[in-house]
Amino acid sequence: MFPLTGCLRYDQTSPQGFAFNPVRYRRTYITGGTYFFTVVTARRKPIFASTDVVDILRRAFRHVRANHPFQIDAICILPDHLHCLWTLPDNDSDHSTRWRLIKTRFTRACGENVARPVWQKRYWEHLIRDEDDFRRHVDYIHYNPVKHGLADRPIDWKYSSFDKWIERGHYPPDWGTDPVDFDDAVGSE
Ligand code: NI
Repeated sequence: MFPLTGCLRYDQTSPQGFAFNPVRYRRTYITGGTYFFTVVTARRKPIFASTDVVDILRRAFRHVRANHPFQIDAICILPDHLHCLWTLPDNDSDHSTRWRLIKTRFTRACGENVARPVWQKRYWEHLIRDEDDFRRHVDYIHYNPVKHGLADRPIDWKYSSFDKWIERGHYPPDWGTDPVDFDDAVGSE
């Protein structure tokens, strides 16, 4: 549902068909940077509980990305917060402007249908250190609906990039049916 680009290349020698490209990844990591974010609604109101509202958020992302490009490597939208991984362009680390524009545009587009304030002022950010850190955060994002008790399996949650990553051969469709444990250093919420 969100356009996904990122750190994968096709690799016929890999059993899964895809593999990460460490060279490219290292370059984006140093120059633009890849970040994990957790963004929460004000007072944890379940604003993203309806498809219509998720669509408004999707359009806000698309609009802002058109003028301020970034890659969405992975994303998961829960009723009262969202997690995502972004890679910013070379020599650009300005995620705060992008988030401000996304939040403002979303709030305006919701009009009277959503009580203000919509968003918590601050958000959690974590600069991805290396390829292993990247992979663990991708897993964290896709497992999050199960972690929060909202779905039995990651594939049952429709507001995430999990299906895109299955298409790329990164996961079997039943990934996350058995519990997945994460180090305390991975993720937030
Ligand atoms: Ni969460």
